Amino acid sequence: MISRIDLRGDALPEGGALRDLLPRAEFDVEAALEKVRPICEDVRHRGTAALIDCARRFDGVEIERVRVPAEALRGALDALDPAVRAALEESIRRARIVHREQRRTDVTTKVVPGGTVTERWVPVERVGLYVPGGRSVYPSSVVMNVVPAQEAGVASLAVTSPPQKDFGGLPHPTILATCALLGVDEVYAAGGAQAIAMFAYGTDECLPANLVTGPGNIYVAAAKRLLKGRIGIDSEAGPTEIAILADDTADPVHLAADLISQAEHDPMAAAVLVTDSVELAEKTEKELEPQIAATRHVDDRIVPALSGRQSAVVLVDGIDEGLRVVDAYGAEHLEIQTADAPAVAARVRNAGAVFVGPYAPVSLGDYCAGSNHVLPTGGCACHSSGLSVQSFLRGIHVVDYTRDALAEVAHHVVTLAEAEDLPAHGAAIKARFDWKVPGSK
Ligand code: HSO
Ligand code: ZN
Repeated sequence: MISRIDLRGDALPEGGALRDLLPRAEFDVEAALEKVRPICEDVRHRGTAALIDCARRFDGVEIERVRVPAEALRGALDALDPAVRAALEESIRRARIVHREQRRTDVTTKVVPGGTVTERWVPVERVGLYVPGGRSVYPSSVVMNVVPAQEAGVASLAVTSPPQKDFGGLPHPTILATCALLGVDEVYAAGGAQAIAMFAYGTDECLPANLVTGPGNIYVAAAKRLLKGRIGIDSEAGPTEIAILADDTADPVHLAADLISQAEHDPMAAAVLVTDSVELAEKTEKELEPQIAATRHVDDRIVPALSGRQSAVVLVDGIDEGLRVVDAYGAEHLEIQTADAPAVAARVRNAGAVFVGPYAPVSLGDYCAGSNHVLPTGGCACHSSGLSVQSFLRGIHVVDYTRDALAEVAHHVVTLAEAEDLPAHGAAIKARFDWKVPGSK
């Protein structure tokens, strides 16, 4: 079912060439841009009326307003299964303790006597959080978006999720209940590209946001790309990925379970096992079948995900080579299932999140580790991070110099300004001292 790539024997190629040997799903956001452009323009010009039309067209449901009434949020929380509520509360508690510690303190650097630069961290004023509602409904993603925003001190926070036919045009009740649990009272029933446009342009019901975060399908990613600049975005999340670096000390039952766990998300999800043990590879491959037979979402997601060209078992000569492979791949989630896993994990350079040893499966991180599950996909882990408090803050440099401190460096500024043929820059310095400013009286 899962293909094999054998990289043993010859020396591994460098960088990009190594990446080209590894499997990866196609996620062609560019192709979706032309589809979402008219939708975004429509929302820009017609606001709520356009969103109502989109609900009819894309979600197959008639709605009269997009804003979810407060009673619906309260009602959903009252009706929430107590076991699910307890699990969500624990997930929120753990996420809060981790994200609270991520808050940065302002740093003031004394450059010279009388000259300081302070980096002041200021939360983004208004944030729109997108929660998908198509194939699967993930209240855990509400937690992972809302908690860091709240811990960053974001003052105005709105959530949007697609209207559901089965729930009278409201977002899924578990999503609403989770919003209520987190104290979010501004929720909208809008999905897809139109929801991103709602946050970018604003409507009569919804004020525009400065930043939009949260995973979504390819149309959501395309709308984020289109509207980036007008709004800030976190990342264009693609299909989920798990890579596992394992040696012969790993348990194939765990490995198969973990590969299947992320394949369960999407037919395009990627599951990659990198190992130096042919025996472990064989045992894991054998273990997949009975485990798949015992679960759900088999034909529509798990089998296409594992047998797709984005998934593979990659054989390498040793753990050093394995590390090079997983670094070149830059997985959203990377498990290290080797002897001395902490030491191996410490050498990883590119991954959205690293899960160390046999008792830190990705599922733990998806829900209750305290870490965030909104992570870079598609190899973006080599330049980007997952969602954190930092995603919702901006660092502002505050420059404070006295007359003496400016005088000390004035001649350098004037020299650089002249070297760049920008004499007015120099004049702004000269004007503050007994220094002839060209043209002044
Ligand atoms: N593994 C997904 C997140 C998720 N898992 C939500 C379960 N629910 C992407 O990191
Ligand atoms: Zn997951």
